[in-house]
Amino acid sequence: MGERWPPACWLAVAIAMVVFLQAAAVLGRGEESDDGALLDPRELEKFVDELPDMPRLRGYAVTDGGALIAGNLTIGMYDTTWKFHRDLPATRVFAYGTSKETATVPGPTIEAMRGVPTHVTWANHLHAPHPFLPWDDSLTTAAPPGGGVPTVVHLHGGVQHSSSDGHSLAWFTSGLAATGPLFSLSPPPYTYPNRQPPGNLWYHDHAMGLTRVNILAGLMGAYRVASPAEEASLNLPAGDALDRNLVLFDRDFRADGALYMNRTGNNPGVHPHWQPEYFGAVLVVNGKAWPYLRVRRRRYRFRILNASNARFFRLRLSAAGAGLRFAHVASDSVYLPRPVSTRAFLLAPSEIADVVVDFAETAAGSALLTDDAPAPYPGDPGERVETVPVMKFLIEDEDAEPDTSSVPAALMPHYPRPDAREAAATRRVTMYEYTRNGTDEPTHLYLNARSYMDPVTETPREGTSEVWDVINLTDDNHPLHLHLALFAVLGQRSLRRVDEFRDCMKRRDDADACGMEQHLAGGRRHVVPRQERGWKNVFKMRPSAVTRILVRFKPLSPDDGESRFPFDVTTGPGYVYHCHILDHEDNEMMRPMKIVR
Ligand SMILES: *[C@@H]1O[C@H](CO)[C@@H](O)[C@H](O)[C@H]1NC(C)=O
Ligand SMILES: *[C@@H]1O[C@H](CO)[C@@H](O)[C@H](O)[C@H]1NC(C)=O
Ligand SMILES: *[C@@H]1O[C@H](CO)[C@@H](O)[C@H](O)[C@H]1NC(C)=O
Ligand SMILES: *[C@@H]1O[C@H](CO)[C@@H](O)[C@H](O)[C@H]1NC(C)=O
Ligand SMILES: *[C@@H]1O[C@H](CO)[C@@H](O)[C@H](O)[C@H]1NC(C)=O
Ligand SMILES: [Cu+2]
Repeated sequence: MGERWPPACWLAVAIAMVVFLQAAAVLGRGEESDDGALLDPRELEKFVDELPDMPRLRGYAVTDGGALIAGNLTIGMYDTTWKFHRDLPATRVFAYGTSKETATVPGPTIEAMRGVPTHVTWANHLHAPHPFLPWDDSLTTAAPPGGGVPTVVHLHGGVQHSSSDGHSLAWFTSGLAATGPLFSLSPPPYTYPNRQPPGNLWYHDHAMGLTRVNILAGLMGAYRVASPAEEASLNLPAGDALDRNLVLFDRDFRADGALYMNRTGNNPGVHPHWQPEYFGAVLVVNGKAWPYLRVRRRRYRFRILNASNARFFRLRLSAAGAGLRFAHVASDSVYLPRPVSTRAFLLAPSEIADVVVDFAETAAGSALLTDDAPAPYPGDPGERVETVPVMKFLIEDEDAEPDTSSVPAALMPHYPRPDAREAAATRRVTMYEYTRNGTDEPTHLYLNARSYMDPVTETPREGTSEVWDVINLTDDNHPLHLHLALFAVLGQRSLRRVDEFRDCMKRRDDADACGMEQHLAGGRRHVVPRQERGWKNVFKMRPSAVTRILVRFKPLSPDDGESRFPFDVTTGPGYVYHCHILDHEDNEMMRPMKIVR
């Protein structure tokens, strides 16, 4: 495929849109009406549900001779119910699982092994005529001609061929009755080579215009890549009981337990249902509202994923008034060279913090994980932000078994460190927010002044690195995510006289002509937190600032010897980069990316 999609793709998109617009009028947009009382979250007693450990699925198999071979999983998407709290009626959800009875929110944790492929057949069993939460056909959106729930799975942080990457236009409905214009997998399964450093990934729905809705309905889960040869000597807390995933998100509920999403758009003249950011008042960890976990007075490892649509979390852990430390051992998808100790950290949507906590630091009987980030983030200057609980740890003493785990001074120094000198090109990505129709409410968000459906403009060469200057001209902190490529943050600096610069950019979309360097000169430099200085796949793009990142279009391997991916990266539907506030991603804050040779 060249730089443009073949005409057939565009035609398919156009036909699908037209058919969909007709279908939508008939189907309506979800079942619940806007009335129906909202649940007052204060009515839910906190810390009454135990934190679940999601089912774990092995992404590999072991032969009789002890060799590791490719694993073959079938994971379905089911229209089912889930209990979010002891006192809430069961809630209708879309959930991943190996059967309808065992499907969970979040879905099963997939445990893959470095270098051993995992094949997953993702089966859409969602027979509903349409998603049950409000969606908005005034956005560019997946559009099955006969109805159904379009889904496609993206393994976030995964290095895989683009036909297994979950391109937003590669969606499919139940029984493959309808497929998106870039659906190319025939037959399934998806293949994840796992030829990447050990680390923390997650899988989630990525259907065009529906990502925020499908994830809100429950379609997300954790995925780990392990590498025993590299990890065993670290001696971190290990094993199912001591090494836990915590998947955090926020939701609103109605009194009858139904998930609530406001179906009145902020700018309904343009988008009847789309709202720019979803925030819920109930904090949910591993599918339970404000759960508790019994722990022993020793070290634990928590891989904390922010799976909120738009909420940032600033997390602290306190016991008897004193803060416990987090020892960060990894970020999104790669171990850090050395651990970084913090007492609080900020987690943007889709960011992952991999931390070790030592409950022996306190003599107290419990510890509380809390969040005090404003929503939306960063909030107004001087805004008073409430500290809210996330979950509680009940620390027990009975077990006298000594803690032999540790947090070593060096973790994985054998992976190459970011080096800006290797960049072969510089690219600019500008984030714009537009308002229309005489209101101050946003109507759409563009990257580089282009819509998602405009022809691809980012065509990096395989085997190279590039510097990207990400210019944020909106009022929000947008977590940027690239598929396939890891990146490292080189620096972040505020723009001076940003209004003048923004006005010029909105007219010309040309950072040089608008004097970006002059606007940056003397601008405030922002310190990148130490635990975020390694390779990442999401980073927070500060408003009114330019964030410079080094993007790597080649695999990350210990000896840095590989410049080619273990598959043909130039074929298939291609990749995307986008804002990971799902409500923004669904409204054009996403662009295609084709890798060339
Ligand atoms: C999984 O599928 C692959 C490819 O079809 C095959 O080579 C492998 O043996 C299968 N693994 C198991 C455990 O059946
Ligand atoms: C839903 O959104 C509309 C438009 O922003 C707002 O006027 C209304 O108060 C919201 N409803 C609730 C229950 O928050
Ligand atoms: C502007 O908003 C009004 C009222 O909400 C609506 O009737 C009109 O169609 C909108 N115009 C455009 C161009 O969207
Ligand atoms: C989760 O991510 C969202 C979106 O980036 C962000 O607003 C929220 O603060 C994050 N929450 C945490 C706990 O980091
Ligand atoms: C983007 O810029 C706006 C102002 O132009 C700012 O308010 C917002 O916080 C920025 N977002 C990030 C992630 O820096
Ligand atoms: Cu993603």
